[in-house]
Amino acid sequence: MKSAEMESEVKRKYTSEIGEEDSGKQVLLYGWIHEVRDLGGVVFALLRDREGLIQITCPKKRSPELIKKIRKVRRESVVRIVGEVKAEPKAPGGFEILPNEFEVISEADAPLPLDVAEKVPAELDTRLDARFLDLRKPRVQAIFRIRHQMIQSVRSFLSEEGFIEVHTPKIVSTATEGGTELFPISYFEREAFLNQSPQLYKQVLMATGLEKVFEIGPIFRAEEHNTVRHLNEAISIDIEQSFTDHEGVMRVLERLVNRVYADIVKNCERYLDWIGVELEVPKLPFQRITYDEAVEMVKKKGEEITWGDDFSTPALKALSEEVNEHYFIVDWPTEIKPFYAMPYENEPEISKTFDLMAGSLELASGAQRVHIYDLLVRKLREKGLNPDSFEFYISAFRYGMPPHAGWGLGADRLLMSILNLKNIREAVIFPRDRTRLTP
Ligand code: AMO
Repeated sequence: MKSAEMESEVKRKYTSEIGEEDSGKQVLLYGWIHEVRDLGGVVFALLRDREGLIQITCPKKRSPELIKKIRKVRRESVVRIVGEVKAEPKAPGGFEILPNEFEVISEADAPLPLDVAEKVPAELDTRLDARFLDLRKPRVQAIFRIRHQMIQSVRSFLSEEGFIEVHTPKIVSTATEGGTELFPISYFEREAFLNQSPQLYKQVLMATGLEKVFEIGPIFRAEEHNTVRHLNEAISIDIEQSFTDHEGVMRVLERLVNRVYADIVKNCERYLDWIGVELEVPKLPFQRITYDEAVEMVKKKGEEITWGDDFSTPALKALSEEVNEHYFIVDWPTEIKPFYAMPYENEPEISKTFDLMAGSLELASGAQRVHIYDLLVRKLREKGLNPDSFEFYISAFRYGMPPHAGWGLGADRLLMSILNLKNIREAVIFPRDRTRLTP
């Protein structure tokens, strides 16, 4: 590689930064060789960096030495180019580079395990196996540029709303969510587990007076089934808020989703273009339908469901045809929600709970929580759980626990639904599922 002094003489630019003002000037570019086309008297190469592509044009008469180098460079090699910018309407982006220096910094092997130029389509599994190459595709990289914006919006929005970011342990001693299995790990001479949710910790934090907390972190679910919307390690955006109820935190949630969309529309136009997605910011407020209403709607559509059942995939498909894109299903039967969900005082078989849906995909679930010690112990027992195993949690309810509510929003699912991805694995750089433990 050339020295730093050399670099300072010529300005380094990303492909997207090349414009009219560079015409006739020298620029320095780093990137990967996307494609080489040899027409004999002239060689065209496409250089790709994280911001896009630019054409390198090398006529024989420019330099026989350079043309020889460019002609034989292998696709996906890392190169350094210094050259002159020239407007060229036929080139992608409207400019080409006439090279003066061409250096292969790191040569790629051949054949490639995956075609980055996507002339040969690949199955998702093959793509995930060679994920570092898959991520070189602008379309794939765009997904993660948008994911970055999504997480940044979440963090900004919640911080502006007065939520304090926390990190809770991922190595734990008990389960939090019924329904899915835990991953056991060996923890010195004891058994421990990977946490399914920050649920218990975020509730305990309500007893500290912090009042509003959020966490963006991994959750681990030992789900055995293999579906397009389940992972064994997912990223969850969790909040917990004191002195409010389920409706209070639903309002935070819908405004958050609205903000994420608005920020992506505002800041990620280029990446949406790369993926070919047009976004509409969802209107507020989101529709709220009760569990009872949802059951009736599903029945009317001819799907089978009995009161007290969770909604099956076909039931949710049927439901999504009857409602707006984003909607809440509220007031679920207490029986099918976790022990920490608060029942209505006058109708304890119904709970102050909700799910946020995008079409037929569940994005989030939440509730007002049980903050009354005796009720919490009773509810743990009713679910067949031993309160002694939850000592660290329930003791926080004995010394001044305010009423509180919260939710957990699946980050991977949110991105999946924003970008209309068919498989949640597309929304995760290195997904973990039943069969995938590498890369
Ligand atoms: P729940 O179990 O519904 O609720 O999880 C909350 C949200 O996390 C996402 N999610 C998943 N995403 C991908 N793969 C999975 N296996 C997976 N499991 C969950 C979903 C889901 O809606 N403690 C409660 C939240 C709360 O009440 O605050 C909880 O964890 O998008």
